[in-house]
Amino acid sequence: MNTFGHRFRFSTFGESHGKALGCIVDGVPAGIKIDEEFIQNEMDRRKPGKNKYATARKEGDKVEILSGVFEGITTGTSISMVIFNENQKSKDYTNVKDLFRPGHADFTYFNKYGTRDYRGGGRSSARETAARVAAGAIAKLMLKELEIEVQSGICAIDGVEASEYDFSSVSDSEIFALDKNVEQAQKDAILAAKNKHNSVGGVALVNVKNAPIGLGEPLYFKLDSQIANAMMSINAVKAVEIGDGTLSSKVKGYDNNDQIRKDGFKTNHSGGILGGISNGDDINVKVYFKSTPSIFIKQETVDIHNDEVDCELKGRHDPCVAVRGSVVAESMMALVLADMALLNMSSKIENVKKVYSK
Ligand code: FMN
Repeated sequence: MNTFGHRFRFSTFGESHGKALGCIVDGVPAGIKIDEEFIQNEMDRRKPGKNKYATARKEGDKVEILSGVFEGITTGTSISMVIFNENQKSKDYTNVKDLFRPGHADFTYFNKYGTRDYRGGGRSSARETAARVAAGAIAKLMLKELEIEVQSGICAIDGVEASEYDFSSVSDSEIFALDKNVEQAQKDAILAAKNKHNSVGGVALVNVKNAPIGLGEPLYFKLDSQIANAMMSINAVKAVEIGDGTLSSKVKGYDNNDQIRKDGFKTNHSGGILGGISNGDDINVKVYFKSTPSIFIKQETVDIHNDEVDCELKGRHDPCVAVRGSVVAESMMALVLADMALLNMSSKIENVKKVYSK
């Protein structure tokens, strides 16, 4: 299934080594100004090949808008966007054609579908996330109209944790670090693993400012459930924490509750969500990425005949997928919020009357 969202929804298509990737975003209200430079800038934040902390695969990731926008304004029709692949090296994958790379989706795709595009993982490759960032940029342009801001950064790499979260320093950092004090140690951890032909994992923090009260549709489309769904759909994500997350299970109720005053909540352990509905406070979500599965150390695996073989990989890979993954997580958050903002409009009859009253 390749579609996400309810009222503001998008579908993606394309494979790592196919001709192109893209998305169709549906349910976007008419009248939103489409800033193409902003969309491209979002793509550039995620794109590979920028520095030694990312894969060397060089993609321009230029987005072409094919429909849904007229004279720079959304028309209310489906917006389709395409990104052509430019820098595939499919030969790097010939030696893994018939075997299952550990940590990858090869084993499960082959057993489920009976066939797979082995070139760079095909559809299971995170190359697809370029299309999500394009869709997410449209969502962000809608959220901008509502003055809702989504941002992200890296809070931990290989267990080296940030103690300060400074979103203003993220754009200057090659690894989108939130804490300048630990940035060098985080970079060193990535390069140390890379030099040993290994990889590291990391954690991204996604923060939402100025979210209105009321986003989220209990019971089964609770805001936290939608966010978890969105984040867990990103490649290599193994855990999602809303607010204090797992810590909430370790502290007493008094310390976990956010007490309320006239001017708002005194603390924000809940991550801005109560009962599956945004409470007007910042929404904070931590997204945990595993270590990149493609490593250049000999590993044990089986081939498609279930014969035991050695696996030796070639190709270009991110030594820490959390870094570029943080931009994808930010995009998925924007897509969830745009969807929930549109759904929330019909929560009260007063709202419906505002549209239909004569
Ligand atoms: N995995 C790799 O082996 N090499 C990569 O270069 C790579 N780049 C990624 C870039 C991003 C932005 C993200 C989010 C993930 C990347 N991954 C990479 C992770 C794999 O796509 C993913 O681990 C694999 O498809 C198996 O899926 P799973 O980890 O969700 O089970």
